[in-house]
Amino acid sequence: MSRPRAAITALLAPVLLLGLAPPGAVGVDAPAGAGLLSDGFESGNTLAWDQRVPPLPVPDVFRFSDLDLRDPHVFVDVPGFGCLDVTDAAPPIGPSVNEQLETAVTTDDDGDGLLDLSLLLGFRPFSATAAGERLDAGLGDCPEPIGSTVCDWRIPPVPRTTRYDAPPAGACLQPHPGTTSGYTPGITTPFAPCVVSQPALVPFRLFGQTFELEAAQAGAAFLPGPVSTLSDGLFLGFLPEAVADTILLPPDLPIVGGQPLSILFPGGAGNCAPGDDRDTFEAESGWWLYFNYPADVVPFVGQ
Ligand SMILES: [Ca+2]
Ligand SMILES: [Ca+2]
Ligand SMILES: [Ca+2]
Repeated sequence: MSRPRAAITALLAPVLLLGLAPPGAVGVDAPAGAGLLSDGFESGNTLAWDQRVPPLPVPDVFRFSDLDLRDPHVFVDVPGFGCLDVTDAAPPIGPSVNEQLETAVTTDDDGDGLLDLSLLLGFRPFSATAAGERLDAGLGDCPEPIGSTVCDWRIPPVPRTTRYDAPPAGACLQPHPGTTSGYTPGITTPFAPCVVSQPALVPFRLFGQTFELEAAQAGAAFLPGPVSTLSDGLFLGFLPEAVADTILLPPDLPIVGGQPLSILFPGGAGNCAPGDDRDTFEAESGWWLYFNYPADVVPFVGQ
C-alpha cells in the first residue's frame, strides 16, 4: 500500500499550487516615464498607479491558513478499492485531498524550509469600507514554522493586481447558481462585514504548469475593529474543460499518471464517478472550482 499511498499524495499535492492572480496588472503598461500626475493618482483610482513609480503602498498581507476544496469533488479509481471520493474521506491508500491541502498550507513537508503552499492576498491597504481598492494576489515564500512565518512574494508567477470591495451588507461572494453538486459539507459564503475581489482571469499552477482560471474571485468575512483574521473565505474560478484536457498529470504517477487533469473531476474524460460536475461559462464547458479558506495577517518583507 505504500506505493499507491505515496502516489496519491504526490498526485494531489500539486492541486494546492494554485496561484491567485488576475490579468495583467492594471497600470503596468503605462508609458515609460509616466508619473503620479499622469496615472490617475488624483482620481483616487489606485489601480491606475504605475507600479514602476515608487513607493508602492505597503500592503496588508493575509496568508491562507487552510484550504478546502468543496466543489467539485475529486474521484479516483483505485485498483482494489474502486471509485473513491478522495476529497474529504481518507481513502485506504492515504490522506484525503483536503488533509493534504492543510498539510501543505501549514507545514514544510518537502523540507525546503518554506511552508509548502502559501497563498497571499495583499490589500493596499485593507479597508473595511473599500470600494475599488487595490488588491494584489499571488504565491508566497514563507519559512516554517507557520506560527512565526514572515512572507514575501514567490516570483514567478508575478503577483497580480485586481480591485476589491467591502459591501455594506449581505453576502460578499456566493457560488454561481446551478454550478454546484450538493456535496457535504456545503460551500461556506462570507457575509458582511466582508471583502470580495472583482472577477479576473488568473494564472493557476498545477504540476509546474500555469494555466488560466477564468473569472476568479476571493471573498472573506472579518470582525469589526482591527482586522488580523479573515474567516468564511471563499475562492472560486472557472477551469475550462479544454484546458484541463491539455494538462497532463506526471507520467510517473500510478493510477492516473500521464492522464489529463480532467480525469480527476466528475464529467471529465475517464473519471470514474457516476455524476457530472461540469458547468458552462461563456459557452465553454468546464468546472467552477470552489474552495473555502481562513486567512491570517502575516508580517511581509516584500513590495
Ligand atoms: Ca482543511
Ligand atoms: Ca516546503
Ligand atoms: Ca459544477
